[in-house]
Amino acid sequence: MKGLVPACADRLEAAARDRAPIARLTETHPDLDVDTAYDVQAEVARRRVEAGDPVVGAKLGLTSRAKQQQMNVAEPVYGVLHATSVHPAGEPIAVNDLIFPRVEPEIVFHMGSELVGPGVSAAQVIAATESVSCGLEVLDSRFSDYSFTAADVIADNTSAAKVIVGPVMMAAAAVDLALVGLMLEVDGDLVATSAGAATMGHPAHAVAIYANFLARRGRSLPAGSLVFSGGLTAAVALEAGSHVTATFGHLGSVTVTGV
Ligand code: OOG
Ligand code: MG
Repeated sequence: MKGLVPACADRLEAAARDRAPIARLTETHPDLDVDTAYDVQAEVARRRVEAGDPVVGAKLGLTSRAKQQQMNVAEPVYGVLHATSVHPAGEPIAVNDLIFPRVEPEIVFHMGSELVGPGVSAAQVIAATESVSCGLEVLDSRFSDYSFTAADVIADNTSAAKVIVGPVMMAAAAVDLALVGLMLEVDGDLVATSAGAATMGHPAHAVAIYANFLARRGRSLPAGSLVFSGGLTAAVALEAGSHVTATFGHLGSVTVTGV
């Protein structure tokens, strides 16, 4: 019989490939804890890298109260971004390529130098950042009804699917990221407002906590990484024919269109 980690990795890979949601892993494997879930995530990522899709960055999840309340999971979770996750701005997303596409606005860090924990501070994150921009994450869950525990969503690479990087790059120290406001609109209707402070008080603080988490797993955040620092509002469904736009103070705006 296969071990727990490869067996869970197989199920997640099949769900994404067939666009067919599966039951939560913790239903069949109640022994799947958060640590083992990160091993499942790493195994799926390892297979994807082996197939020619390198890791180019990371994503923080459930770093804001709006997201934690929406998903009913009260702890931050971390995933990886692959080269093919980065979707060209302006190109529509085919909703049928995904299971449950949802969109959320985020502040994005483009790392200039490596961050090595433990003990990384928000100020060190700012110093290691080449530039910041806005972005949209397009999530997709491989679990039925888009519902999961922390261990499930961690194993599922924190629902990662696509990311879109906004057009304006700024020096991280040139703007107070906690005070960067934003509006989220769907087809011109304002559906949510937020500010950078929604992610753990300051997006750089959230990234610092992530770097320190990596240190506990014996890893660092490499120079050149693209880091999505976490959804600042609840995510909204992406539907064919609709446009989701996030407009940020200082960081410009970014739109995704479903087809
Ligand atoms: C989990 C991933 C959450 C964020 O930015 O909070 C996330 C989910 O909502 O599916 O990416
Ligand atoms: Mg996100």
